Amino acid sequence: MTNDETAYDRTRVAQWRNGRARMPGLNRRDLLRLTAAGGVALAVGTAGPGVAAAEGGPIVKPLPPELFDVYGSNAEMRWESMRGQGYLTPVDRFFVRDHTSTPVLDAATWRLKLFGSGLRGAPTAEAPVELSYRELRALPSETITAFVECTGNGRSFFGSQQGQTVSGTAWKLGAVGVARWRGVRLATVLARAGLTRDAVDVLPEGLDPDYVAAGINLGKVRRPLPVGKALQDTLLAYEMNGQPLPPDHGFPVRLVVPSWAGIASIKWLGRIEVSATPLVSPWNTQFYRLLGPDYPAEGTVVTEQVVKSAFELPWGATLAAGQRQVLRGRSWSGHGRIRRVEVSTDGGTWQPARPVGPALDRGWLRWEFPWRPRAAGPYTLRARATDVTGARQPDVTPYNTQGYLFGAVVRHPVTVA
Ligand SMILES: Nc1nc2c(c(=O)[nH]1)N[C@H]1C(S)=C(S)[C@@H](COP(=O)(O)O)O[C@H]1N2
Ligand SMILES: [Mo]
Repeated sequence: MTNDETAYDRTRVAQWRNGRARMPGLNRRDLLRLTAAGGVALAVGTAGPGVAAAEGGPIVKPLPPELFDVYGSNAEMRWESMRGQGYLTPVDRFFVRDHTSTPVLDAATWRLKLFGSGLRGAPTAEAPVELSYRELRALPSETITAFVECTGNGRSFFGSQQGQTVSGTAWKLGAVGVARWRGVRLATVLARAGLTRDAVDVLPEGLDPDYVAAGINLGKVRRPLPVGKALQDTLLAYEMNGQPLPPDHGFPVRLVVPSWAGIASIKWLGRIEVSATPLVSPWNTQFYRLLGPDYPAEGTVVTEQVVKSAFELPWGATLAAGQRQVLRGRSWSGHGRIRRVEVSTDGGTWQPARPVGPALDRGWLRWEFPWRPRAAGPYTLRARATDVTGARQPDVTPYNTQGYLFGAVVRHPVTVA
C-alpha cells in the first residue's frame, strides 16, 4: 500500500507540475503566490494556526490541565491520564487538532455533497449528489476500532533528543487516541453516488473556517485520498465510543482513515470531490510531506503512521525507591499490529514487556513492565516496539523540516526518590 501510494504520489506531483493535476479551492492569485513562495513542495509551512480565537477559545470541550496540554487550537492528551483506563481513549481526554477552530454544526441542515468527473454523469459542485444526516444514518453501518494520530505527534523530540529545529506544534506523545468509530463505509456512499472505474482521487473537505498560513488563504482543510484507500477501510463516522461525534471531533460526520496520517481523517465533512484526474491540495504538496536533505527534492508523501510507544506516566514522574511498581504503556503502528515491546530502565539492556489484552491492527497494544528501582536518582525509561511487518523503533528519526513521523525511541525522564 505504502509503496503503491508513494509511486502514485510521484505521478500525481509530476502531473501537478505539468499542469495536469488540479488544485481545487485556491483562487488563481493565491495559487501563484503559493507557487512563488517556494514551489510545489518546497515552501516550509509556518504551521501557525490562523486562529481568530472565538469566545471561550477555538476548542469546545473542557481542557482541564490534568488531562491536556494546550497549544492554541490544539490540545494533547497527558499520557498519565490513560493509566487505569481500558483499551479506548475516553472522549474527555482525546486530543484535538484544529487548524482554525471547532465549528458548531446542525445535523438537521447538514448535507454531504458529492461531485466530480469520477462519478456517473459528472455532477458539478453546483448540482451535486446530496446526502442528509438522516439518509446517512439509514445506510448499513460498520463499527471499527482505530487510532487517529497527528503526523506531528512526538515532534518536540526532534529538538530535545536530536538537537534539530523543525516547524509546527511541539507535541510530546499525546496527539494520538484510539476510539470505536461507527458510521458508513465511504465505499458504500461512493457506490451510491455513482462511482465510476475512472475515479482516481477523492478530495474530502471540512466545513471549518478557511486556513490562512503566512498570509495566504489556503481555503478549506482538505487532502486528496487515493481511491484505493477510500474503498479499502475508510469510514464516514458519526459515532465515537458509542456517542454522537462530539463537536471537536467532527460532528456531525467525519472521515476516519485508519492507520494513516491524522490529516486524512477530515472532520466536519461537507463536500467530497471524486475525480478521474489526479487532485492535489496544500495538505499533500506542502504539508504532511517529508522534506529535507534525506528526502527527494519533491519530498515524500505521508500515508501510514510509524511505530511508537508511550508510558502512562507524567513527564518527569517521581517513583518510590525500593518498591515494586508496574510501568504501563501502549504501542501502536500504522503498518499493522504490534508484535513485541521491550523496555529499558538503565539505558542499555532491553527486556520484554508483558502484553495486556489484544494487539489490534489499527489500534494499539497495552503492556506492562514490573520494576523495582533500587537506588534513588534520575532514570531514563525507554520503550521500543516492533510491529507485524518487522518495523522496530529506531534510536534516531531522519530529519524532516516540518518534524513529521517522529518514531525513534523516546527517552522518558523519571526521578526515583
Ligand atoms: N476539517 C478539518 N479536519 C481535520 C483537521 C482540521 O483542522 N479541519 N485537522 C486534522 C488533523 S491534522 C488531525 S491530526 C485530526 C485530529 O483529529 P481530532 O481533533 O479528532 O483528534 O483531524 C484532522 N481533520
Ligand atoms: Mo495532524
